[in-house]
Amino acid sequence: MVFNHKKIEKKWQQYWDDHNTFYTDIRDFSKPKYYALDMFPYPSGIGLHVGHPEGYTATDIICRKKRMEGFNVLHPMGYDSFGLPAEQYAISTGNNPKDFTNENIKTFTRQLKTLGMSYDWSKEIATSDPSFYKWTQWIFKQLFDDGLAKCVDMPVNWCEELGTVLANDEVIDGKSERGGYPVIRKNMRQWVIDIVAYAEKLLDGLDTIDWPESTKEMQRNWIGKSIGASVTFSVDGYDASFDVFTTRADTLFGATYCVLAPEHELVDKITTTDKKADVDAYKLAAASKSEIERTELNKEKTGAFTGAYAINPVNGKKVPIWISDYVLSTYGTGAIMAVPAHDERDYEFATKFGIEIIPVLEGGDISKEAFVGDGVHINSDFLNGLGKQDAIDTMINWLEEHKCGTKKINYRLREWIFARQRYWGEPIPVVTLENGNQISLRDDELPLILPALKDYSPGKGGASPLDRDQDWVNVEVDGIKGKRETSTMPGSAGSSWYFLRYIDPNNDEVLADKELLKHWLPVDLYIGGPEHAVGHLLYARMWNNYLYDKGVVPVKEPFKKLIHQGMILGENGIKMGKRFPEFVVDPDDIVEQFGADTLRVYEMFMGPLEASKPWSHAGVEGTRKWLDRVYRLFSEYQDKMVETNNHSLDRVYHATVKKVSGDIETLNLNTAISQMMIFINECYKADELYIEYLKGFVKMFACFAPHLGEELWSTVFNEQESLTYADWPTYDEKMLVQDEVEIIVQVNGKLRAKFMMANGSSDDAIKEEALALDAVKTYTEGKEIRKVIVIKNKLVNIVV
Ligand code: ANZ
Repeated sequence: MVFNHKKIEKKWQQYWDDHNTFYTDIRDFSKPKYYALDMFPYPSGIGLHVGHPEGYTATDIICRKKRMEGFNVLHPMGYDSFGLPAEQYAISTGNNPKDFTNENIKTFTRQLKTLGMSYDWSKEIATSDPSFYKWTQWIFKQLFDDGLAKCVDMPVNWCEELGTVLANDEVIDGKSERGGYPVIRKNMRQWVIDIVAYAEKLLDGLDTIDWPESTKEMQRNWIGKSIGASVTFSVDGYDASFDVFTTRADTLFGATYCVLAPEHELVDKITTTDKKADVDAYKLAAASKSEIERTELNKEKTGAFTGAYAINPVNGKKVPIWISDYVLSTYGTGAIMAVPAHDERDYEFATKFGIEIIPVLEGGDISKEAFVGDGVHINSDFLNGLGKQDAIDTMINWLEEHKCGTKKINYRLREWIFARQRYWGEPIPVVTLENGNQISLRDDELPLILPALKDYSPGKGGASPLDRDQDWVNVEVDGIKGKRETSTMPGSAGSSWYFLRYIDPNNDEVLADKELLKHWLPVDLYIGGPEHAVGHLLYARMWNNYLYDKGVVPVKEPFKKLIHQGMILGENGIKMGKRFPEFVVDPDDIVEQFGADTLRVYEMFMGPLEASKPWSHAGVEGTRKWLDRVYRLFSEYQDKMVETNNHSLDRVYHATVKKVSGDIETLNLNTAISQMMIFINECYKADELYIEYLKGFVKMFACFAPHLGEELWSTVFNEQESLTYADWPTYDEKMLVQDEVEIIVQVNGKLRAKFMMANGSSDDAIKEEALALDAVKTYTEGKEIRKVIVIKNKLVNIVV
């Protein structure tokens, strides 16, 4: 006997819709709150893939449990609907990005509903909706007015194919993360957000949140705090100087040359005439290399001598100034002092170009390789005899005293590039006036609506499509002519604060009511892919920290607990996707053929939530068989169902409630399912099925398989209302004692045997069993048994 998933699933989805079952009264503060958040999807043209339901089902399970436990649960869903993927797809298929996006949103919503997710759809948001992006623009405006969002000239990752600038985390091996198009470095006027100003706060906050340690570590590395010194070198014969950033001020006596990044502003000024051709050629070549290529450790070092010399401030020695692409213009000061004896890159470079190598620490063999370990200082005047840290401190003091250096903290984190020369994003609410002033729009001018265009494609050489709408671009502010900014915000804008808006999605006065934010923040559980470990999750933390500083939100850290779901691989363990279309599984097909409950339970049963695991069609079929088995028990065994407990299922039931309750809390959902399977097996063996226990099971089961759960609840037990707000089952620790216990047998106080007996067996039964043992008979045969003492579940003492 199998169940008709199509009928059941449709019926319950309709019921939930009609009854607003999952509506959250956000102002009901009478119950404890629980805010569970999914990373909202890009509404791409492809629809949901099997990776989406994995994380989404996990949050759905915990939300369903929390409702039964009496929490007021906020479980919203929305769409990250601005950004490159939707726009690229729209252009390539001749669609209008807005209509196309709205169509995709409809598809996604339909699909999510067919999966039985218990979202409160009344809280739905879309980042491309003007009522939403009004507030994205408002936040940007605050950042701009506070000097944290600004326009600067900087080298950026330019992707010609996509016609836009990309953030560092969107470039992988010199190619765009989306599409795999070549990316080059080029100088451009850019909107940036000064996320570096928040580096310390972002580091500190990591110690206060329950996140995977590996994700915290990735964020720490991405922020890359480095404590060192800035040292000033003057250029011999010029009225010019440059600063270098070094973590090894102690090695200054071993600095035998300096290197400027090819883009460094001094290069043209100090290059001697005879070196100019070489230097220019080198600069040109460096411009076409990605940062990754440039910093590649094993890469052969290249460079060009400028002909100029710098003065080492600590000993007045003249050292040659080179340019080389292994020095990045965007890190530190874009210039280094090179210490070939103690730095591998410098060693390679100096060896190749025949530059002097002076050891300043004892240890290693400088004729073979750089010595990067700790040691005692030599060849270093006042540092001689000191170890590394002492020498660093002493040198920094000396530099500060002589006004040629200071202690300095440097972060690897870069400014967050915050504009694209593309159409499908939030317009930046800034006008540049004829007089050169840049001003933000007034609050009452927001949202600044993205105008419709005829041609959405990127302009040539970095011009934004919005440039085409000159009526929109040209404005007058207080009688002064001005032009609107025509680049738009990146995809990361809306996703940096959307979790705040769900709490109060229709508020037109503020981004969300403060009282509500105070009650609902932080998000209790956030589930999403590990690919967002640094990008989105760092940006969102920064905006939230900033809004906290502004008094807009009440907590510094928005996401209390974070979990990453693992990747679902193809049957053969290879990543599903474009390159292997044969391994793509469409969730719609699974829902159609096996049902949403099967898909949900299967994905939760595949393995630990956080692990990557291969898809298995056989696994899907097996899961469906189990659901049929559950259904069969409830439909064919009704005559065994009883109102009074005969206790035969006590132990397995209470064990199941305990295990499933705990496992949902820790998101060990696969083992929760295993335990429910054990329960069902025991039910099939039992003579009587205690109805209270079956009901308790259905409540737990319904978190995983909500349609079948509701169906059993209403048809088998004649319940009139959804089980969504039924009471979560409880368990009794006393019932969990073992089935069998070990009993010790003594004869005249001496241990003679041990045996296993059903837990709670009667004294007579234990006595009989003990006396029948061969090991006991040896001592009792032919003797008079004077007394038998039984201590329940533990011991039998026979006195002869
Ligand atoms: C002298 C020195 C001697 C260095 C030595 C290291 C070892 P972290 O820890 O990553 O901050 N550096 C500084 N700016 C650079 C740039 N723009 N491009 C490439 N390299 C740069 O690394 C700091 C060290 O990296 C600095 O300390 C500098 O080399 C180099 F035995 O200065 B060091």
